[in-house]
Amino acid sequence: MKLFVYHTPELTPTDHLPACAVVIDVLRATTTIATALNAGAEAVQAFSNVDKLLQVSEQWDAEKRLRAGERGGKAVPGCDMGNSPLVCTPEKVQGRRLFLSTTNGTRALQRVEDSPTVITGAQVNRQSVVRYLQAQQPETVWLVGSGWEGTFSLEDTACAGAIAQPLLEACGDEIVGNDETVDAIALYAQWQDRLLEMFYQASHGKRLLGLNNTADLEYCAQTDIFDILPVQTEKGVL
Ligand code: 3SL
Repeated sequence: MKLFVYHTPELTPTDHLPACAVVIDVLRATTTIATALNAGAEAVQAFSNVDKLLQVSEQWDAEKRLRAGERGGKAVPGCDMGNSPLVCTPEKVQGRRLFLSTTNGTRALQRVEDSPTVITGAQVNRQSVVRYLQAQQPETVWLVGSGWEGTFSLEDTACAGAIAQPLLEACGDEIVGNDETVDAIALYAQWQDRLLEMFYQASHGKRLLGLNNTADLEYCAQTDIFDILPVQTEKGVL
């Protein structure tokens, strides 16, 4: 296995694909995806474009769908909800498909959607991702941070480090594919006991705090709270 970390979708290569891509958007898209599936959602279908989301979800039974749209941290008018994982309770999502479009996370997913295996990771399901990679040993793994509109996000790269660190420990240095992987592991080591503090310093953390999402930050900072592995089953559907 060779691990490559890419900080943003924009920094992710376009001329080839890995055996397995792990998309990470800790604040908050991949935390929401893991939470919704853990709470019994039928699936999560991701869109980079809100109009497309509304069009496709329109053909779905209204009782069996939830439309989640976020731009700039705020809920998109016309959708049932924004991108808060806290809304994804079993009462709300069980048996329903979550149609999701977010500023960066769903764009990151789209960037690697043609990879043979696409999974999503966040702090909340970090261990499930590690376990999967350890068991499957894909030849090449890309850990793709979603960032914010083309710029690096502390929390996504730290989560990439949180996934890479136990793999490095188990398999040794030879799995490191690029310098960003070493950098991500160092970043996680620096903050692992103070993730919430890091979120408070991160630019997107500050943005969410400004929008009164303190509880979301606390929720997203939890590590290994459930055992769920979102895996893409068809393009854009997890
Ligand atoms: O950018 C994204 O994909 C979102 O996760 C951002 S937010 O946390 O919902 O504001």
